[in-house]
This record gives sequence, structure tokens and C-alpha cells, in this order.
Amino acid sequence: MDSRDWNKFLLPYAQAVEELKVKFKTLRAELKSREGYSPIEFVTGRIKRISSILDKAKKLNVPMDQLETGIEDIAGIRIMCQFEGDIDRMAELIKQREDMKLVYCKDYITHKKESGYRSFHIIVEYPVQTALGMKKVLAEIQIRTLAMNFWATIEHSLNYKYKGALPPDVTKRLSKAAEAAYLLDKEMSSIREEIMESQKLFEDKSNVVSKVLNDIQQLYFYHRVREAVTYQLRFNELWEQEDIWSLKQLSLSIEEAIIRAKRESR
Ligand code: 0O2
Ligand code: 0O2
Repeated sequence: MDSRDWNKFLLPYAQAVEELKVKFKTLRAELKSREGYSPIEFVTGRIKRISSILDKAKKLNVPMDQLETGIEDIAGIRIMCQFEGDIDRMAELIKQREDMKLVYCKDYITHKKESGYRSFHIIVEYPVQTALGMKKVLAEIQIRTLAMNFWATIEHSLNYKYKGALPPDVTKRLSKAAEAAYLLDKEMSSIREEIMESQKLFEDKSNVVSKVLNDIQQLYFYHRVREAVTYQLRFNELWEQEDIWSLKQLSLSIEEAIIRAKRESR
């Protein structure tokens, strides 16, 4: 293949990368606006260098006329997420899409690589509209957390520097760093769950407080002044103690008192 052929060969892959980057960046903005949170932190993409394509073809014994099917990551997209849980959500979102077809997945999170590498890869078939008509190309979408990306980026550049032959002590330290990145992901996920739980608790508390206060007002409306005052005093007490469970019980008692008051006022 001469250089002009390479340029033509890579054109649909470059187009696929550009289109996919725009699509995932748009999805990020849309989810932020609709749901207030996006599993996508940021998106990058690249087409594989010619030298890397040739190296991989040699390694995998792919004939030059079968590069399109034999090398799956000529077009590469990378989606970075904050939390591990976001990766599953992202994979689901990709599976549901109608503009790309899932070919298969490689789960290097459940089964991390020997190097310590963790990421979820999805190979998709993506149709690009070229001047010559529609062309389907393969693309690899790598989904990973920020911690996984940090580790992989450094490991990749060290491998590049040492041309794949890392000194044993560096390999050992990278393996320890991979474990630290794994623990960081677990810790961040548990902190996130705690924050979400405490937010829920806060919501619960503010809902029950406004319900109790509104219901006490209702009792005044039905001229149940003595009952209303008793409930108000009990509310003040529980509010001081921050006893949410008893506040919920109190709310149920006031609800029943309102039903009784309504019945008797007829
Ligand atoms: P190399 O070979 O690593 O030296 P944009 O603003 O979206 O147009 P952005 O955000 O500046 O572009 O980043 P870009 O160009 O998408 O990607 C930046 C770098 O991320 C690339 O560096 C790649 O190293 C890496 N990268 C991004 N996506 C992928 C991917 O899907 N697979 C792989 N293997 N690498 C990726 P270089 O300098 O282009 O390449
Ligand atoms: P680039 O363009 O330099 O990023 P193999 O290449 O045989 O190990 P395979 O089956 O071809 O693996 O595909 P796989 O395992 O899905 O890996 C493809 C890409 O995943 C790699 O692209 C890397 O981007 C990433 N990757 C896989 N293993 C590792 C690893 O141990 N460390 C790091 N940093 N990244 C990894 P390439 O081939 O490196 O191309």
C-alpha cells in the first residue's frame, strides 16, 4: 500500500471517530440537562497510527487485505466515567442505540489483564456515509473510570518509553499502583453511596416535617385546638431530638386525627 492508499483507507475511520465523539459529547450534555448527572465525564478518540496497525497485523497474523475485519480498534473512542457504576449504565446506553451495532464486549473489569489493566471494551459496527455511499466500519469503545484511565495512560507511556520491555521492579510497582487505583474506585463508590443515602435521609426529614406542620394547621381548621397544641408540643420535642422515626409515627397519628375530625364535622 502506498501512502495515498493509506490516507483513503483511513478516511472512513477518521469520520467515524469524529462522529462518535460528537455523539457521545452530545449525549453527555443531554443527560446532564435531563437528569442532572451524566455517566460520561469526558470523551476522547483517535485513529490508530499506521505503524501500530502494521505491528498489530503482524502480531495477530492479519493479512493486509483483511485489516478492516482483523483489526478492530483502527477507530477508537474512549469514555471516561467518575464511578464504576457509571460504566454499566454507559454500556447499557450503547447497547440501546440504533445508530451503531454491538459486535461484542471485552470485560477487563471483571477479568483484569495480567498487567493490571482494567476497562470495559465494546466493539461496534458503525455506518459512515461517504461520497461513495454507506460504509460500515468497526470501532472500539473503551469505557473506564478516571482512576483506570490514570493508570492505563501512565502504563502505556512507560511501555512506549521502554519499548514493551519494562524492568521487573517497574512492573511490580505498576501492579501495586493498579491495586491502589482499584481501591480508589471502590472507596469513591462507597462515599458516593453514603452521600446519596444522606441526601435521601435529608429529603425524608424535610418531607415529614412539612407534612406534620401542614396537618397541624388542618386540625386548627377543624377547631381541634387542644389536639393541635398537643401535637405541636410533641413535634417540637421530636424535632429537638432529631428523631425521624417518631416524627413519622406522629405524622400517622395526626393523619388519623384529621380523618376523625372530618367525620365528626359532617
Ligand atoms: P498517541 O498515540 O497516544 O500519542 P477533541 O478535543 O475531542 O477533538 P482531544 O480531547 O484533545 O480531542 O483528544 P483526542 O485527540 O481525542 O485524544 C487525545 C489522546 O487520547 C490521544 O493522543 C490518544 O493517546 C488518546 N486516546 C483517545 N482516545 C483513544 C482511544 O479510543 N484509544 C486509544 N488507544 N487512545 C485514545 P494522540 O496524541 O492522538 O495519540
Ligand atoms: P493503541 O493504539 O496504542 O492504544 P492486545 O493488543 O493483543 O493486548 P487486543 O485483543 O488486540 O489486545 O485488544 P484489547 O485487549 O481489547 O486491547 C486494545 C486496546 O486496549 C489497546 O490498544 C490499549 O488501548 C488497551 N489496552 C489493552 N491492554 C492494555 C494494557 O495492559 N495497558 C494499557 N495501558 N492499555 C491496554 P493498543 O493495541 O495498545 O493500541
